[in-house]
Amino acid sequence: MARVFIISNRVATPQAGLHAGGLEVVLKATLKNYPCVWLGWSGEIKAHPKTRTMHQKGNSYIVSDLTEEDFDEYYNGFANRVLWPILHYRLDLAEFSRRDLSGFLRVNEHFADELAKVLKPDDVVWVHDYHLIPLAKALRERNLHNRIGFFLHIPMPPPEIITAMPNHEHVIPSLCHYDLVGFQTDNDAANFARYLANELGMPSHISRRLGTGDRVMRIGTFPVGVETRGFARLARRAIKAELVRKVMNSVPGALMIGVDRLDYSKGITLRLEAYERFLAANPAWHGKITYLQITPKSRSQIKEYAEMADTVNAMAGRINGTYSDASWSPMRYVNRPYSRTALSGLYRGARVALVTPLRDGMNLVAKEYVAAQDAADPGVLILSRFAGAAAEFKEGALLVNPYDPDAVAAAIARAMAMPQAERKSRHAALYAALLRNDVSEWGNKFLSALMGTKEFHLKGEDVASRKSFEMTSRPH
Ligand code: ADQ
Repeated sequence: MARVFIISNRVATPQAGLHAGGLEVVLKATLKNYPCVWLGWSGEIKAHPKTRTMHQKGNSYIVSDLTEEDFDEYYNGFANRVLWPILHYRLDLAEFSRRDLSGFLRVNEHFADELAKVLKPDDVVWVHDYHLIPLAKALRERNLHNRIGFFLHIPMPPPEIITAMPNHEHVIPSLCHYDLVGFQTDNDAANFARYLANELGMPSHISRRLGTGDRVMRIGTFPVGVETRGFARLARRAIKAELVRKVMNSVPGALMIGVDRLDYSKGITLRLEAYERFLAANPAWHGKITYLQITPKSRSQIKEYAEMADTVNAMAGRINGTYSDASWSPMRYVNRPYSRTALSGLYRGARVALVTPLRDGMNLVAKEYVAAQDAADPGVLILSRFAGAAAEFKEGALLVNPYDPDAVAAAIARAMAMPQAERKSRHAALYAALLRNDVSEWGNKFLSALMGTKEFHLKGEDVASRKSFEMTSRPH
């Protein structure tokens, strides 16, 4: 059986028990079904970086330290100050520097060197996310002709936005060195196809010889999901857990929940503004709703993130200062992470979830909330139309424009007053959508497509009005 190499910025090593974001959860089935080697950054910064290998349950983990310079340029610099904002449509927040770009390419070269030491010809390589876009190119330059796939967890904006990134031509076209490039939604896939057509004049249906043979790059849509039934089971048990019971008992009336990393893409400040407008317009709900916003800090070294933490704190204080009385506060703002079990129970106890990112590749919180509900008396999902999840949740969620606080405030009022029959029928539609894209099949779908063992559907065909998304690789 071919080994699957998973490459991502962070690695959930067994020793560290680290949660590499949601990646560990979405890759669980892959790690169980295939002999895997997971390679990436150790999370440590060292003057003399080392690479270590660990083994557990038939899988191996290879992690490399970074130097201070690598961390500044590759991670904090190009990945988080350029690619993250631009791929989230925030040109205004991007801070480009050529030094960061060269650090970004250097660290990708380093991972390629580490991979080249251990890769065998029939190993399959699956690269995750924006930090590692140029990795396939670096591997091809080392004469490695393995099957290499890439999945972008975050959005791919239209070419009009990507082309505003200085030196985009040294970064984005390197995706053409992969055999398969996967996106969360058809819209992302179509945006990428349009970039290739506009910038590289890449036609479909033309085969060009490349190096040792023909290689055709394919684009596919593979929406990430959650472990629907497992998460539902967890929530059923967790609602009885002490922490969840304490929270539920301390809330007068209904609970509304928001769970996000502290990131500008999540739209938290506009969301608080919407809640403020809801409170102003709906005095009848005072004392009967509590909004719990759970927001662990992230990337605090970056200026925008630190500023946003202050703004959100001040807004939460203002809302409570304006509307609280001795027996009720309209909101609780919590800055720490919770276990999956606790989160699942809180989702189940919440009458409303407010998930209003300004842009999001998918948004797993929306999916976890739906999975956690009691089908007999479910809560209501208010979801941004700009989250990838909106493509699957058109039927069932209250879709909102997160830039319009009045519309979000109206959606909160509608959700709070929604009769049970409507909540049940909306939830049934959402749950059915979840089951169609359960994460236990996600890795299999991607890898089957990459290995070419199964027919797979190139969904983007009509969105970009092309005959096919099969494209010829063209090295850059
Ligand atoms: P993220 O931007 O991290 O992921 P998201 O999809 O919402 O965003 O996943 C966050 C995960 O972290 C969820 O599983 C959530 O439960 C967990 N989490 C959030 N707050 C937490 C807290 N306070 N305590 C504990 N856990 C918490 C990126 C992309 C997304 C895409 C995913 C997966 O930005 O768009 O959906 O990858 O592809």
